[in-house]
Amino acid sequence: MALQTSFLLASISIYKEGKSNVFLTETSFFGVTNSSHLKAEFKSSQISIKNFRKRELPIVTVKAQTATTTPAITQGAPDGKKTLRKGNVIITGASSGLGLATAKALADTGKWHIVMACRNFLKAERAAKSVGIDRENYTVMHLDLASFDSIRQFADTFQRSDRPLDALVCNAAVYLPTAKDPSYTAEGFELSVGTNHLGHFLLSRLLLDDLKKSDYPSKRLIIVGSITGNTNTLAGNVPPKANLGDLRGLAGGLNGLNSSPMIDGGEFDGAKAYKDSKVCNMLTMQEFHRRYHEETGITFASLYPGCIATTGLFREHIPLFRLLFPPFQKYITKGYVSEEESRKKARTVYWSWNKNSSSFENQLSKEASDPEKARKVCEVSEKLVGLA
Ligand code: LMG
Ligand code: NDP
Ligand code: PMR
Repeated sequence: MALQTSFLLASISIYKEGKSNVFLTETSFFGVTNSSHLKAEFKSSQISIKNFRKRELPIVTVKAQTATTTPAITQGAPDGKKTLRKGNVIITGASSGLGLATAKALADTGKWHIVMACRNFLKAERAAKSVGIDRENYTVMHLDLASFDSIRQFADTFQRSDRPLDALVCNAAVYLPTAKDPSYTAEGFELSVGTNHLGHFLLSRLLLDDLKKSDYPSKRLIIVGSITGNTNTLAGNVPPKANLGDLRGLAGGLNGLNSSPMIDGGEFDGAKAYKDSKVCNMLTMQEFHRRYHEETGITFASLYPGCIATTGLFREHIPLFRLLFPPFQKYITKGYVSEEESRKKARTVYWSWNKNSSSFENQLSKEASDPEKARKVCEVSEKLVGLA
């Protein structure tokens, strides 16, 4: 009798061995698979869920790492069958958009308990109810990624709950494209990079040991990246372009006082800060893989979900943009993924979130795959979050 095993983002790691840019077909995302699929192939680079047609990307094969996984705790069921315990996954920003869709999809498999890590407790509760997540399948825990205290408190509360941690999905983000002036986190870091990168960086580090301890067959840490941080794509070339420069602003603390609020030390630009933060997300996963994969068995990955042009992410954009962006993505770039579709597809076995094509790995831009920059970003970030 085959073991029914739930996988969260089975089969991807971001670690680069040689070149990236592999098409992934038939790769399980939040899929349910069985024991015959327990062998997972771990490949490199950022996973993209359909946005360009296949032929638009060069395809290079990478040497794939292969990891064979074994089932975790099994419990004797009454009829003698062994069943896998439920997996536990933390999803940040699960109160809307992709995070909520993912929470719903995983909960519906009956194989995951979702910890919805959200800054607005009531909104998260309402969101869970509105999409019909069963009460027993989720817990809302307060987490404000714009405050290190809150992050530490969250990690502490989670650890006290005695739940094993099998997967962490760093999904929350803010995007402030129209802001004229920077805003700041509780500790005084520019808000986009502070929340999207530094907040998740600290959270990931604090929870790394918990993931390491998990006996789940496939433990993973996933960050949601974005094509717009990849300057080797059309989308990544829409100004302002991501560029971390020599990290002088980051090293200076992004505080806008004695240092620039921007990573590269330049003038504040909200859209660029977001894209820079996504580059940091992608680099962090690569560096974490290099540092921790062997020791912990954790798979580190970043993914690009396609353009879900109607989520709350664009709430700060001008009304004209919000009006035109969805049809633009739908009919012109063909990169559009509806929220409903993202919800449905998050549960399916394949990565392809688009009717016409499978998922593929995106070639990361030079900057987003630069190991030296990845190391530096992590070293500086460690200092900023108080871990070094
Ligand atoms: C900047 O704004 C911000 O200033 C900056 O802070 C930051 O946020 C940055 O990267 C983010 O954006 C960019 C500004 C102009 O965008 C806006 O905010 C204005 C709204 C523009 C919306 C962009 C989508 C383009 C809409 C095209 C129309 C689609 C209609 C769909 C209908 C489908 C029918 C089948 O950003 C720009 O770069 C604007 C560029 C100017 C628009 C040029 C559009 C070229 C697209 C291709 C041609 C489309 C022609 C229409 C064809 C119709 C087919 C019949
Ligand atoms: P949404 O705005 O719908 O979701 C973002 C979530 O992050 C919200 O739940 C929001 O909480 C939460 N959040 C924001 N700030 C904080 C904070 N300080 N602490 C805790 N939670 C916070 O956007 P999407 O679903 O579109 O975005 C999800 C991810 O997908 C992001 O990482 C984004 O960069 C990425 N992405 C999205 C694309 C798209 O096309 N939509 C394309 C590429 C990447 P609240 O509900 O309280 O506001
Ligand atoms: Mg884009 C195939 C082309 C493509 C894709 C896949 C995206 C995705 N975009 C593409 C092209 C273009 N965009 C072109 C040609 C333009 C000029 C008209 C354009 C403009 C544009 C703007 C103004 N695009 C945007 C914006 C935003 O404000 C969004 C952004 O950059 O957020 C950081 C955005 C996006 N385009 C995308 C995707 C996925 C986004 C949202 C990115 C994200 O959430 O990370």
